[in-house]
Amino acid sequence: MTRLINLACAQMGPIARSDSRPAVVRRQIELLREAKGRGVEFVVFPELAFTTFFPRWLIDDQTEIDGFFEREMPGPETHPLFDEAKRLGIGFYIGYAELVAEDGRMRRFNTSIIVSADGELVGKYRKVHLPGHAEPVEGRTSQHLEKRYFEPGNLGFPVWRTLGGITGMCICNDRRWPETYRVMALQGAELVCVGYNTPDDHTGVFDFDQLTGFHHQLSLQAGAYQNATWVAAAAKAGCEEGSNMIGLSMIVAPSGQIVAMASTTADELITARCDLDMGTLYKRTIFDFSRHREPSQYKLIVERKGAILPD
Ligand code: CDV
Repeated sequence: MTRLINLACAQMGPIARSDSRPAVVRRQIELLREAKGRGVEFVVFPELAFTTFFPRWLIDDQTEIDGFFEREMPGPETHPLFDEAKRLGIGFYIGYAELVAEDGRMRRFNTSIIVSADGELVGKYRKVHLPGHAEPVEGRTSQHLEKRYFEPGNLGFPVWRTLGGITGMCICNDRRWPETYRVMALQGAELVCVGYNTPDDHTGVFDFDQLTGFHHQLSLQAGAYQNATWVAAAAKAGCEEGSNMIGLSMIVAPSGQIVAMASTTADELITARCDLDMGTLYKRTIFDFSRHREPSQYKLIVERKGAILPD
């Protein structure tokens, strides 16, 4: 049995601070049209896909900060993307900065959504693992202030029955954490969509930073294989406002094999014909969770946050 889906990652090249949303949406629509021409049914766009990656700056003016956020999705400027995707009959995943009145206050999340081919909102996810700092780090040209501008996501890691299978989402730094994939795999995930913005100087330590691309691939391939799921990851890439961000958008099979990878750091569509049943073999053998997992032995994973060393 096969459940085939033609999947794409729409990598985006840099977005300047001065680029308007309509201009960005026009680029996204171009990618959607190319996808249609290549028979694609579902497109994964990057994290924070409508603006430049603003957490690289310390911005004090709340109005200016909120200018990077979306109060509605779709809103007047993002609607054309939704309209065109519906017209083309293509579903998509996309990331954006979400500003929402919730629990009696304004809250800000790094969010992604899945939209079906007929334009319906399938699901929403809010980034759980926020990297970087709340305060600027001295001496850095590019900051990473996600902890300042966003709250950790409060929706867990749900999955949805869509695309003829079971699909989940995560965002950028989430892809490095095994818990991310495992929580979705425990709900039967067959496809995990990921958008990311990954600068190549995150730690400032060359021995680490030179491996940024490798760590990205390692995380996606391990996540896919160990959880018997497809993973589709789309970058915002290239030199954005002086920050070099990796490309390497990838589609990874449940075998851990990379079946498509971007070769540029610009707007680029990569595609693969994915059999959602491919993970079944792994789910019935080496990673048959119900036969082989021993959750009683893993309690520390949910009970303890940081490591406590033995005496
Ligand atoms: N947007 C991100 O979450 N970026 C992080 C960087 C800062 C390490 C990432 O994990 O790719």
